[in-house]
Amino acid sequence: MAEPSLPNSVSLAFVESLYEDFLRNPESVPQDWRNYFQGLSDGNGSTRAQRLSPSFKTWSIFNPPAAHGNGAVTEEVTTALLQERVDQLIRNYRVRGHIVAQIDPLGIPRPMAPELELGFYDLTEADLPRRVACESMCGGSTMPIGEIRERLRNTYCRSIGVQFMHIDDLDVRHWLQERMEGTGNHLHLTHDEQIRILTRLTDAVIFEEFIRKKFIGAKSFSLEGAESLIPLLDLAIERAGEHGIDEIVLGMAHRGRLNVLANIMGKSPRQIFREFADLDSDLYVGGRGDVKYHLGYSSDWETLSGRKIHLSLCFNPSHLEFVNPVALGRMRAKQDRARDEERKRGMVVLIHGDAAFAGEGIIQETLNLSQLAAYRVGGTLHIVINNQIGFTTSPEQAKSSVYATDVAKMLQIPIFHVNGEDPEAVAQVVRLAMDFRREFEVDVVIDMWCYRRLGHNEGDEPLFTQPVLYRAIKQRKPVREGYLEHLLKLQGVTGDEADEIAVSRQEHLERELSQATSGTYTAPSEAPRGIWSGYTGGPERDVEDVDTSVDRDRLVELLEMQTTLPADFHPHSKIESAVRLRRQMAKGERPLDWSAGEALGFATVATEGARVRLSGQDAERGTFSHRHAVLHDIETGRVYLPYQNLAPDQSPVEIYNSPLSEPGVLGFEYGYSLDMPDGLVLWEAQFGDFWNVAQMIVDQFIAAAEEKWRRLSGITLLLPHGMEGQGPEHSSARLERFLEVAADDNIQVVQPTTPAQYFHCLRRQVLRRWRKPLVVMTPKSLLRHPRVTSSLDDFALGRFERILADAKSNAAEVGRIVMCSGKIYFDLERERERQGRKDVAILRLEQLYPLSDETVDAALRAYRDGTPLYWVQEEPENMGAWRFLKIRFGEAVLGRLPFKGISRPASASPATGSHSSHRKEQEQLIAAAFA
Ligand SMILES: Cc1ncc(C[n+]2csc(CCOP(=O)(O)OP(=O)(O)O)c2C)c(N)n1
Ligand SMILES: [Mg+2]
Repeated sequence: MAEPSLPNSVSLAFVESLYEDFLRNPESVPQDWRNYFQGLSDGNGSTRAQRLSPSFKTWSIFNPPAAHGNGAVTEEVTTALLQERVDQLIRNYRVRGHIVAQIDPLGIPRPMAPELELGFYDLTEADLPRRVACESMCGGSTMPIGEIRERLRNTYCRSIGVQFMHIDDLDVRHWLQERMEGTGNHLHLTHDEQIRILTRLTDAVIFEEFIRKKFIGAKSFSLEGAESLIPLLDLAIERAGEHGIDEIVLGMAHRGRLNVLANIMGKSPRQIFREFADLDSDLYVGGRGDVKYHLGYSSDWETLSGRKIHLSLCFNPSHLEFVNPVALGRMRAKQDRARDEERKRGMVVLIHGDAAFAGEGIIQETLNLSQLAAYRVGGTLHIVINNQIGFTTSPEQAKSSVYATDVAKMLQIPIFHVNGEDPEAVAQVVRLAMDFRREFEVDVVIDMWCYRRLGHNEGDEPLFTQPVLYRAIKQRKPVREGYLEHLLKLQGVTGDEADEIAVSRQEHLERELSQATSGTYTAPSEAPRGIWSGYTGGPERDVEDVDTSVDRDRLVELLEMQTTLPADFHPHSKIESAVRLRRQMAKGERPLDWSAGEALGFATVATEGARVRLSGQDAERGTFSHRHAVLHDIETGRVYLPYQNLAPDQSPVEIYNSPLSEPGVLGFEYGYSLDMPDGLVLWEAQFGDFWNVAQMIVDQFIAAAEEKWRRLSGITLLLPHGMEGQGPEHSSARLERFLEVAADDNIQVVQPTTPAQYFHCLRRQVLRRWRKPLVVMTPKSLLRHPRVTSSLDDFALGRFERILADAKSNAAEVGRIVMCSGKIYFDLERERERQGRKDVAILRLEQLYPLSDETVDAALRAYRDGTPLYWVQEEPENMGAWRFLKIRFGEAVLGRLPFKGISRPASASPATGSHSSHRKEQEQLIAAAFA
């Protein structure tokens, strides 16, 4: 086919317009173009590139019509065309190079990428000497195509595969291109650096071998096959030091954890061996303590340049990946303590398994937190120990994505896949990832491909399920051996030097082992240290109650301050009326409502020096529109934060809308509480029952951390609770589930029914030196209930009462005691008034746990023996507090008041979906209480 000439590649627009003309009227374009376009439309004459490419633009570039008119294709034209094709080739190496990169030490065949072959662009080997330009590889000059291709192969297809072309920002992509293509993605290491890598690999290998030999059959979740993790972390921490980082929080699962504890965290092998020997069982009777590969540790690392970096490895439960938001929260709190608002001084390192990274939803939730102002920590380094297996499950059963890390592409960050058997490539990737993180203050992912030499744990037989794979793995020489051979070849190290490193490590471990089992071993102290000194856990009876009252004038002042908006601020009219009501409360003209109680709780602790941080879904306004912690000017949209304008020297009150996530956000706030013992750290559920999405954070961290890990937390959960006819899912905060995990005074569960009770409870949480998670069942309809009010005196003179006595009945006349908790109290009280009953006392159990006999006795002492005590609850019989209390008190409370329960019948679902049946049920319930 005669082909018309294409003046140069820039004239694509010209060709396109010609093609449009052709489509409209074929006669309107010159004959040769007409032939060419016809060829395209009937599929004739197209090259492989044309067939594969859907775009007309690409066709015209790859197979342009040739000479037209004078028939000569100028030199300039061919150069431009060549450049276009090579540009496409370069681009495709950047986009697709990772597909063929040699990142898998097991060499399992990877897909082909036709776009990386010369023929795809109608280029041949003969074109390789021709020179073209490439900005990132040769600046303003040119290079032979062959050299460019070689550089691209080295950069993108050797031991490193990079996914970064999903990043939209051109500057970010250029930064990466320059850093990678400029060096062929290769780091030139000095002799000392090579020796250090070899030494760290030796540390890793010797430790695993030692454990395996000395503690035969014990579970250690060996790192073998992935030993490069140790030099990787070593290099990352050193680089962090160069970046001015002085705190690192690490989170990781079981795999290689003991190795990391010994070789990175600096935990003495002696202590680890002692735990293996299990000689201190007396410390752990009664379900206390945890297995050794879940324990946390902290220490100081000294970098080569003499800088100190504090490392904290978070304790974590077996539940994979849930430690991630906890680690982020810890770092955020550390940064806040250090007033590091730029979030530059700390870094989080999260180490993941490949199956867990692909499978656990908490990964996505944690990544989603990374760029949010309320949760940012300046970028996390994610390291995936990609051993290409999860227990006995192969990758093709474990993920629908190509890579285990694909979920991370939701962020505008690079993902570096690297062959863990090439320690120098690992070193290059670490440097690049760390520098990228620092430059752009975002997360970055290193996916280190390796294998698992043994079974899932040491007692496990991998040949049952992966016989072929494990035969292949058996043939692999250990990574240290491979690297040593490489260095020997380079004459960077001698065999004797390498042996010396190994022998000295071995001897060190032998000495540690004999110390571990000797009679002189002393266990390290577990007493709270650093910012935690002076705080206690343990039983509530061991701590004094504190005075939580606040001087009345001060309360008035704080209420007024919150109602003073800037002169040029235009609030919504309803906000204006709320502000007016607040002013009346301040003047003592009306009692305080729930919202004012909370406001005073936050304001008083913040002005006394404690930081307040609350996050949750729509927490700024409050789901039920009661909080209004962030006011929006209705004309300009500008925001005003009343809580941040209380006093120049106040502590911050940060109230944030969270993303729509429960485990991620609760995990984060829990982590924050671990490093902010002196603050009031709260998480609010939109409706109380949504915490069940985050149940794992409650069960494995909040409820059990003190017993498992001796770690305290004052995290406070605000959970709207109460049966109001809103259906099965907006009624119950599943009180029963908290009471089920309540033991050894591990948590506090309260349901305050007055604003002042809530106020005192919040203050008590900060003012006591006793740090315990606090679960508050909070109101919904009661937020505006006319009886749910407190006077200023209740705030100024009162304190939190665990049981609210009945001031309206006379004990001598009482023949029936009704005890309840929460909202039902107001229904019961109204009914008692309606019936004019003087023989019924109604007591409110405001603190359901811990609940001491002394507290109960003090509340019930006045009543005659034998007076029946009815527990009345809105919840079905199998929910709420009934079964917990039934077991607690048995047939008779304190052995003298016969004990019975009144509730809705047992039910699988917490509440009915019909508002009118809710009302009927409620009426029956209340009637039964007075029967
Ligand atoms: C939430 C959760 N589900 C299941 C398990 C059980 N489990 C422990 S390790 C493991 C496999 C993990 O595979 P991977 O993430 O690839 O880590 P690897 O052991 O291969 O290093 C499983 C299923 C768990 N610990 N936590
Ligand atoms: Mg795995």
